[in-house]
Amino acid sequence: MLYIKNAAQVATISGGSHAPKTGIEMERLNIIENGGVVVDGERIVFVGADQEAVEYVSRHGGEDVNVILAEGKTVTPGLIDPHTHVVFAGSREHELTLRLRGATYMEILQAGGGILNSTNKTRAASEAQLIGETRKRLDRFLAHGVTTIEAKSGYGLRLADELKQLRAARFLHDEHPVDLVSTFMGAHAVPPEYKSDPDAFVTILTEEMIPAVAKEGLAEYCDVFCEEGVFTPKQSRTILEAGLKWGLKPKIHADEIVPYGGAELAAEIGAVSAEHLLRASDAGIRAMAEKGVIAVLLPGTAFFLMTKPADARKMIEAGVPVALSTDRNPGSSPTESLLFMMNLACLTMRMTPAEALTACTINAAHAIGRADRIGSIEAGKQADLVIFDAPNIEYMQYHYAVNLTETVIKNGIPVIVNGQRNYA
Ligand code: IZC
Ligand code: ZN
Repeated sequence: MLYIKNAAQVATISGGSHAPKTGIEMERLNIIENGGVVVDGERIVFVGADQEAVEYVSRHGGEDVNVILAEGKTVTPGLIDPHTHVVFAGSREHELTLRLRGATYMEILQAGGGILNSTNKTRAASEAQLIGETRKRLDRFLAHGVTTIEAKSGYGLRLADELKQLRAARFLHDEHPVDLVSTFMGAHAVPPEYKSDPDAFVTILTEEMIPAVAKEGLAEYCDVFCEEGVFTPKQSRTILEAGLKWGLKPKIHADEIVPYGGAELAAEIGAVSAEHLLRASDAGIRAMAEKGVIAVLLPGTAFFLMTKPADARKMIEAGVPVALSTDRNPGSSPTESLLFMMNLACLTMRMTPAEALTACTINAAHAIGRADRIGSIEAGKQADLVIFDAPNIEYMQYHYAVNLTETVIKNGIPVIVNGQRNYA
């Protein structure tokens, strides 16, 4: 038995397992002051006032109780990142310099760099090499309190290399404490060999790649980069509908760079989530609210691309459930700090600290179909927990851009202890 004793705050984020939190509900964290959390095996068995936790432990605990003192600290659910491109080879730091000199993200892609640069490196890498590079990124996620992430393919852009990425993700899900939920995103860019006939590539995606990925059970979701100069809304719909036919639930990279009808398309086809949404239209936002499409916002990407972030306030006020993510990728967001994304959500999008935490826990869990198991601290849920060196949840956003993660419990096991790695 493991007992987290007398935390200044336990932010349970309870009450949202059935549906993502919207509007004012995103502010309701159901915080317990002077709280205790008790874990038995892989599950949370008690959460409440510390005085009651003491009694629970004395009645059920027996001899073998690992007590972790949390006085003056804040306990949250393990953080969840619902949008990453974490499996890739190499890095693209030279693009930062190009962009600082005035090149845009899209110009770099159109000149054969960007996603295509990472595609060349990922195609050239072995599965073992990909696993090795990605493992280091997962270590960093965990050190920042992130216990589950979504992981997209999309740097293979041909069957064998897309499968290689997805198999690497599956291997790491089994091996590493961080859990990975896979998304097939072969529609991340049009590869050079189909530059003159993008529709032929769409056919390869729908008739060859999606069936192969589904048959091997390598992904739960299908995603498309629906953007001017990448995939049109019509092509995106074709790809996502093919995914649906094969049991892959739709997600969509929508309206990141120009308004392009991505939010509207997400609502029309019943996507689980639409991501980015920097330039989403008012009609698109309304349609998402009506259909309950989750907005996955990526304030680190706007920050790193030096552009205006999504209008989170408008979305929350319209009733769209909002989640947050790092977008971890080698081009537009090379960071594993979901905590810093929360800082940016507050400081650049005016989300409140409570909304930001909801967005990285229960709403993020809904965006990857795991809200029945993770995303809140409630008896019966998986024991994924973080102790932050912060006296309350507001302090987590105020003492910004540093890693306040102190202890991380994954599946009931302390994997980061006092900021130090505690796993093989
Ligand atoms: O590698 O640039 N936006 N996809 C869509 C990305 C960014 C990842 C990349
Ligand atoms: Zn992305």
